[in-house]
Amino acid sequence: MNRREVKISKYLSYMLRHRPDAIGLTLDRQGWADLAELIDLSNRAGTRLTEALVRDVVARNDKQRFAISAEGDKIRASQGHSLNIDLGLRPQAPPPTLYHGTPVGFLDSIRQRGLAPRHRQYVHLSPDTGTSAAVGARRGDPVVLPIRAGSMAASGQRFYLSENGIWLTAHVPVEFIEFPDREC
Ligand code: HQG
Repeated sequence: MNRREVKISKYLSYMLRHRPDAIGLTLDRQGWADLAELIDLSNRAGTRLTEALVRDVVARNDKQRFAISAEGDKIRASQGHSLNIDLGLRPQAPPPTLYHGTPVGFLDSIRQRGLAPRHRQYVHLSPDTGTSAAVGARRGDPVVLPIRAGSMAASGQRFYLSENGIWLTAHVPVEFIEFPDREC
């Protein structure tokens, strides 16, 4: 993605995950927005969008953050919502280990409370350490925590796989997190 596309991707994430009301947009229960309406309301609010530009950002997005409906007239974010929407995902068996990247500074709190979704609907877990390290590095020195997802699922906790390959779960209890030995 070039600079302009990154900017639009961030804008779309904000509108489709968190604050559609900021431009008077409404999402349906599954998080879909009408594409033409999103473009119209954005232009009225001062963010210049065209359908071609939005489709380009969806197609070229580094994390495939957005999906266009089968009919081609709607758009939604594939994960990351703070809004209470139903992505319609079925619970799935996760791989034995998943990873969560976080800044070192959050470790003490996570050791006490486990991983909480904070302002999002779900805790986000990645299938690989590289992605998690990048996520953790957004806010400081990152640490990657391996999560015993297989054991968690066996104990009855549900996992969902987003359309763009991120694993989602409601909460990760402390006993399923592999913490580094020494305090880092
Ligand atoms: C931390 C990006 C203290 C948690 C990524 C994280 C991801 C705790 C922060 C997606 C805690 C929440 C989500 C506890 C959790 N005490 N801190 N008990 N439990 N935390 O942004 O996972 O590029 O809501 O470790 O790729 O960082 O935007 O979640 O650091 O998939 O598409 O609280 O955002 O995707 O931060 O990132 P976030 P996240 P995009």
